[in-house]
Amino acid sequence: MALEAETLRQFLDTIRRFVRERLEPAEESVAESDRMPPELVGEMRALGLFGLTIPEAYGGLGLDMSEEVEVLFELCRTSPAFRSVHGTNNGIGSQGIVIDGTEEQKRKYLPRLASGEIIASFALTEPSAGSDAASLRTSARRSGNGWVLNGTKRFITNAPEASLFTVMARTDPADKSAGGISAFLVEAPNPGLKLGKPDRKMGQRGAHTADVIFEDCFVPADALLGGKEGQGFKTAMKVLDRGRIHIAAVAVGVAERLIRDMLRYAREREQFGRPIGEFQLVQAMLADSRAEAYAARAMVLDAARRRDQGENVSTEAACCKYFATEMVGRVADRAVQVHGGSGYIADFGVERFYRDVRLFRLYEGTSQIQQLVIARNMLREAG
Ligand code: COS
Repeated sequence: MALEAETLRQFLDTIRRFVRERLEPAEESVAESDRMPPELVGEMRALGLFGLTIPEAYGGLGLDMSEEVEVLFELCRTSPAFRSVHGTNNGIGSQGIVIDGTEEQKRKYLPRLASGEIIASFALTEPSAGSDAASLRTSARRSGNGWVLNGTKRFITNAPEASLFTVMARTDPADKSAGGISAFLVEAPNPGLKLGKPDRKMGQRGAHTADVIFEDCFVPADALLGGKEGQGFKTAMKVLDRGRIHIAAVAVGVAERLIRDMLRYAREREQFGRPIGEFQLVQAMLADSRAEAYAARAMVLDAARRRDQGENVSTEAACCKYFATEMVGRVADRAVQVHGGSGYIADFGVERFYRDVRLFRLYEGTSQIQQLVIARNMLREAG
């Protein structure tokens, strides 16, 4: 463990209080306004939430994966939009640099990401390259003492807020495979980088995504991540392996919150002269939710521990992401069901979570991509 057990316990208590006292009361207004209050973002900075996973040597808290998921279980007992504010700085936006960046790149960016001074995004997906990430078309060609990028990236989380993008682009036009892809650290503003309008999404209002358009976007030679060509796809896959455990932990946190709300309602709401929680059909929904959330929590903790021990957790990460995100979908559905008509009405917030959690089964690899990764790894290991 990177932290003393007592320090971690105190940190988790602080986060629990922050979620209960500051984030929960703001859930509805953030969703209504689609805007994150700057004072809450400031409080997240002060708590160190932007640098949870960034090594201490670069100004972060340096949590290992086991500690990170414990933090996420607590932090995500609220609208997932709050996690998104610092989610890319801890996850896909910074981890390419942490895992494969040069020492100079680490020193240049990680301290500012850890403090929350700048926001980072991860730009892999394109209009015609989603699940088949290796088919991406964004190009980077050498020009003078740097590179010129052209192409469009789609659904980029935190793009409207970001001033640093990890961009996967094809540096070898002759190589249409993953080997022709390199990763670049592109700073914004840049005259060659434009943003589309923020996307109008089904849920997670307050968290923003947009297209990022590169038009003859010049970046200096040292923007090449790790200083190596042809490594960008592998970097992206390594980042996503980690990201998938992270998202699974987020799903567990949200599920546990929904179970709390479901239980509360089942104890308070009376029908046929008694609380609905006394009816076995309602109890079944509570019990199934609890059992599944517990299974997902145990999977996430196991995968995180294995990763911390240096194991290759590509399969386990995909298993966690697949199971936990499908699980929270079922839990959110049951939460609506237990709440009955009130579950469908905005005032109770349950329908908002139902929409919010739908994204978990899509981003950082759809459920079908997780299945594909799991089965492919199984066949490879067997063969
Ligand atoms: N870690 C390290 N390297 C990896 C890796 C991993 N988890 N997965 C694959 N690689 C390497 C492979 O070893 C291979 O390298 P070599 O050519 O040296 O052998 C290279 O990357 C290409 O791998 P592969 O042939 O498996 O690539 P595919 O095009 O078949 O893609 C999937 C595989 C489908 C798994 C990949 O495209 C994917 O994850 N897609 C989903 C993308 C996604 O999650 N998008 C969400 C948006 S980002 S928020």
